[in-house]
Amino acid sequence: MRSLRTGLSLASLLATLGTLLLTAPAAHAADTPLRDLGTAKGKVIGTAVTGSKLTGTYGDIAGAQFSSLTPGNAMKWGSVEPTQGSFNWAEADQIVNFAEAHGQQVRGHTLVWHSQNPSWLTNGSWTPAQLGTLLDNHIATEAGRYKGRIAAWDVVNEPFNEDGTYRSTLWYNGLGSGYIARALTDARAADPAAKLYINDYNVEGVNAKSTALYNLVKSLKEQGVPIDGVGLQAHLILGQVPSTLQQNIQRFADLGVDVAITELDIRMALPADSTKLAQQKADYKAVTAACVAVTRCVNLTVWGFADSDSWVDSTFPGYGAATPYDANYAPKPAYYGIAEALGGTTTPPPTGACSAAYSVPSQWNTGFTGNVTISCSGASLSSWKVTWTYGAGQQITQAWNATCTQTGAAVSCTNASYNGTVPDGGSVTFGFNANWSGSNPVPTVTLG
Ligand code: 9MR
Repeated sequence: MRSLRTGLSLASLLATLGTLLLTAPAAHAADTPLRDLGTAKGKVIGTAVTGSKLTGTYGDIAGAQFSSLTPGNAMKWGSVEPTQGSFNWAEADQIVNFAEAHGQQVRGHTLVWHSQNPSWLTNGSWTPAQLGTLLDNHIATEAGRYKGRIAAWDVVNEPFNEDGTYRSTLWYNGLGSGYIARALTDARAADPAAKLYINDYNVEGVNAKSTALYNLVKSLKEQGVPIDGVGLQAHLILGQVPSTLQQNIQRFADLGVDVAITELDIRMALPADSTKLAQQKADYKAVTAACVAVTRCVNLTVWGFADSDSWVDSTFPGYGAATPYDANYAPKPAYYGIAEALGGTTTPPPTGACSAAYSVPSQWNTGFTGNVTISCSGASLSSWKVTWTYGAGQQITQAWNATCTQTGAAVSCTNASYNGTVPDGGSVTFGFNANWSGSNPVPTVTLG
């Protein structure tokens, strides 16, 4: 028997937390998937996804619960044409193929934006004529490639400032506000069946920015420019669902365009606790209900379905837990908020649950680094022990943030003196290095 312990930082471990998570309680088997609840209400329910993650539990949930996928990054200009004239469609293709195999729509995101453009484009000095040609060709190439396979394109993303003036961007500065009509016209020519959207954030309630968007859409329609919908991103803060959300959706619908909630997440100050998670459920339910109330609100998409797959934590330090599933892919109260607003009679969210998840963030020819994350929702721990049995002779050599012993194939890890407490809504991670040869199958871990 060996006793192993060192003191690497928890932060560095969290930064490398892998994606292969086990022991994930899936949505309760008796619950109707969100996509089916949505269908009954005439709503498409979507999530943003990362192509490389579409296997295992993540792939199972993405395929079973959602009827629409949005590539989180894979279709952005910087992703598909990192070098001028040299294209990389691998992840975008993978997501579109996955969606088709699972009977899902794809929301294309996004053709024209000020961000995540390739450096050759942003660093170039272009005449207005050259810039216009670049825009036309990009849209023809990308929307043309996926012609007939994309339900809706976010053709133009985030064109406005908060006060409703046009954002100063490569496109606006070079081509004036006419770049928007030009891009929409290009997109219609490239894929006549796709619904064409303008998408922005902080336009969920009635305010100066959403009114500018409203006036733009009204004017585009009057000019006969192809515009089919507006995307309200809905990156919201706990307890701050705009009171005018439904009214705002309705005024766009009354203009004769569809509305989609395109990037919903609701962030909270960490750590999460059961009071905040209950408020988040109410907020998700309110947003979903506002969409349900307006016939032309056709799609509600979350921007990543799990807390381990959200942009929020790294962008807003101290905030997170913004999505409907926790980091172990267990549905949170927020999940049930969406389900209930879609008419689902759901099993009450389980209370008093803690679970452990094993992941392998890196592996090399003879060794690997493993992590285990213990998470609690509606319950807490003051000490913990995680055990598992290796199936292929793996041998732990070093552990940190836990005391691990291995006897034969049996591994037992207990908390260090400083991390026995796992609060309600919180998690603790420990890590280890180990040897392997032949194969490195992932064991089933037990918390107890
Ligand atoms: O989710 C995306 C994240 O992985 C990227 O790092 C980020 C870069 O800006 O973009 C995120 O997605 C954005 C989306 O494309 C447009 N609306 C805001 C989203 C969150 O930043």
